[in-house]
Amino acid sequence: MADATRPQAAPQVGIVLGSDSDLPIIRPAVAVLEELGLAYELVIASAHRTPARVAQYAATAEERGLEVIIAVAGGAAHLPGVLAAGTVLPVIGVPVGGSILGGMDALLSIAQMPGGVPVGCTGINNGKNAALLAAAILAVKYPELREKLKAYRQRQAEEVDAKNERLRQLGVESYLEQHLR
Ligand code: RP5
Repeated sequence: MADATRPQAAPQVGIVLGSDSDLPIIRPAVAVLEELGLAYELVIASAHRTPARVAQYAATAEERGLEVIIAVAGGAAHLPGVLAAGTVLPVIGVPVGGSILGGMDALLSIAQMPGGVPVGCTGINNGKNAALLAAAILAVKYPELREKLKAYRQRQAEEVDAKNERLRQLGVESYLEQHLR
């Protein structure tokens, strides 16, 4: 049985940030990967400021043992597409919302990849879903990870149920008092 838990020296998930200003977006992703016990690496490499290094990263990703790449970029966000052009590993793009267009530019840049080189695309700033989607891709290969993902969903559902139960017990007015004011 394949084992999803590998030494940190051999990361399965590569996270590439177009800039250090994208760091806050990836914090929830890193939390998810750590919770699921997935080995990852984090690098800053820009498709327009350091194009050679991005090309090198994509070209060597597979031989270094990476299995999925998360690429975070804002503005004219070509980083995920450029990475995807250099590898057949799955690439998940996360559009960053900090631009004057609020991230719609990055969203469309990533989602509208022309046919032939696919890039997955999360919602704007949704690093958390990028990590969960990366885990779901890896879970096809690692049964143990699939079970962890099911447990994650179960915990999430229980948290919603607990909140609903608290709302029911307190009544709308008290609940709003505690949570909104
Ligand atoms: C993109 O440009 C980065 O991904 C970032 O979201 C955006 C702005 O970068 P900085 O000017 O903050 O470095 O390449």
